[in-house]
Amino acid sequence: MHPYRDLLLSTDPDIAAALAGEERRQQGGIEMIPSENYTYPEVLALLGSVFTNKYSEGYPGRRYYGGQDFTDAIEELARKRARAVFRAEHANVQPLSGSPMNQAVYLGFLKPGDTVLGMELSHGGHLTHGAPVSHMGKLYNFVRYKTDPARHGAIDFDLLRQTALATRPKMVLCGFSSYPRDLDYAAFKAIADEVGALTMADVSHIGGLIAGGVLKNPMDAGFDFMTTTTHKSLRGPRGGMILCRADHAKRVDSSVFPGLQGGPHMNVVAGVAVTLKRAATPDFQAYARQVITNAKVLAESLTAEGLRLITGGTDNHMVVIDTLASVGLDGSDAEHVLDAIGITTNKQIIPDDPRPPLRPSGIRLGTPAATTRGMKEAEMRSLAAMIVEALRHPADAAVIARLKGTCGKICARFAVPGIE
Ligand code: DSN
Repeated sequence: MHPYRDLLLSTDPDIAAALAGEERRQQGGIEMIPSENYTYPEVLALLGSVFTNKYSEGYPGRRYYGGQDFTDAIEELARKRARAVFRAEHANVQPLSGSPMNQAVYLGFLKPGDTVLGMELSHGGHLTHGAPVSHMGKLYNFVRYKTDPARHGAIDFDLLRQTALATRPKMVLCGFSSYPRDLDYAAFKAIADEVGALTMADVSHIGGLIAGGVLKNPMDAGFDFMTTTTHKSLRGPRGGMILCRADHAKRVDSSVFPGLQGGPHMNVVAGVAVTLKRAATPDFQAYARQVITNAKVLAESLTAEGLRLITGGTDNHMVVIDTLASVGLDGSDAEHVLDAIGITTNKQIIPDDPRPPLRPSGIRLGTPAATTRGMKEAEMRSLAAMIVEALRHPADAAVIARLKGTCGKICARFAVPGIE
C-alpha cells in the first residue's frame, strides 16, 4: 500500500514513525466516531498518485491549464456516477471538504443578511449550518428549529412551519451531525414551498446510507440542493460534493470555482469517482444495511443495560448517549475511559445541554468504520457490554485493563482495509 515506505524512512524518519504509529492505532483500536471510516485501498493509492501534481482550474472541457486529458476523464466519471447514485440532475465534485461545500451553496444563492432556517446545534445540527462562532453565522441570519423530546426527538413540523411563516426564510436547511434519526424531507419541502424558500439538505453523515438505498433521499423530495462529504458513511477520500437540480447547475459551479476555491484536488476527485462506482454495487448496499443493523443492535444493547439514549434509539448509523444521566460521567470523562479500553468515540453536546462543548453531557458513537472491518451484530453486543462496564467502573484499573485486552482480541480478528 505504501510503495515508498523505505524512501520515507530514509528522508523523514519522524513522519515515517508517525505513519507507522497511526497504522498501529487504527488497527489496534475500534473506531466508533460516527463521521470516520476506512477508505478503500485503491482510493488510498489514488490519493498518493500523480494526480496530486496537476492543476485543473475550471471544469471538464473548459480548463484554464493544458494537459487535462485524464483529469477531464476522471471528473466526468465522478460527476456522472454521482448523478446516478444520488438521482440528481447535476453534481459538482470539486468542494475540498464539508465546510466549503456548504459555503459555496450559501454564497452562491443567498445575499448577506438573508434568513436561513437550520437545526439547532445541540439538537443535532452542524457548525457549518450557521453556528454563531462561524463566519457564515455572522454573514446570514440563521434561525433555529429544534427536535421535540416529547416525540422521541422528532422534529415538530407545526412549530417549524409557524417559524417559517413568521421569519420568511430564503432557505430551509436540514441535516445533522448528531441526530440519530431519518428526516421527513417532504415535510421540509412543503413548508419551504409555502414560503417560497430554497431547500438544502446536508447529508454528510448519511451520504453512504442514502447511496446504499437504506435512508430517504432528499433529491426524491425535490430538494434544490443536497451536499455531502465523501469520507464518512460513503467510505471515500476526504472531500465534498454538491448535488442539485439542473437549473441551479451553472450557479453552483461558478460559486465553487472561481467563486470560492482555486484548483480542485484531482487525486481526491479520482478517489471520489472510484468510491461512487463502489457505492452503486450490491456489496455497498449490503454494507449500508449492516451499518444500520449494527447501530440498532448497539442501541438496543445499551438501552437494555439501562443507558439513556437521545431520542431513545436510532434509525441511522449513530447513537448518542446521555452519559451524565446514565452513569454520572460527563462526555469528556466518558470519552477518556473508552479511549483507555481502545474504543474511540467523541464527547457530544445533547439537546439544550447546559454544559460547555468541551465538558458536555454525552458521547456519540457510530458503526460505519467497525462495519467496514466486517463487524456484525455479535461484535456490537460485545462492544455495548464493554462500553457499559467501562463507563460504570472508570477508576477500576483491573476492569479497564481486562476490557482493553478484550478489545485487542476483537481487533486482531478484523483487519483495517489498507493496513498490511
Ligand atoms: N467533524 C464531522 C463530525 O464529526 O460530525 C462533521 O463536521
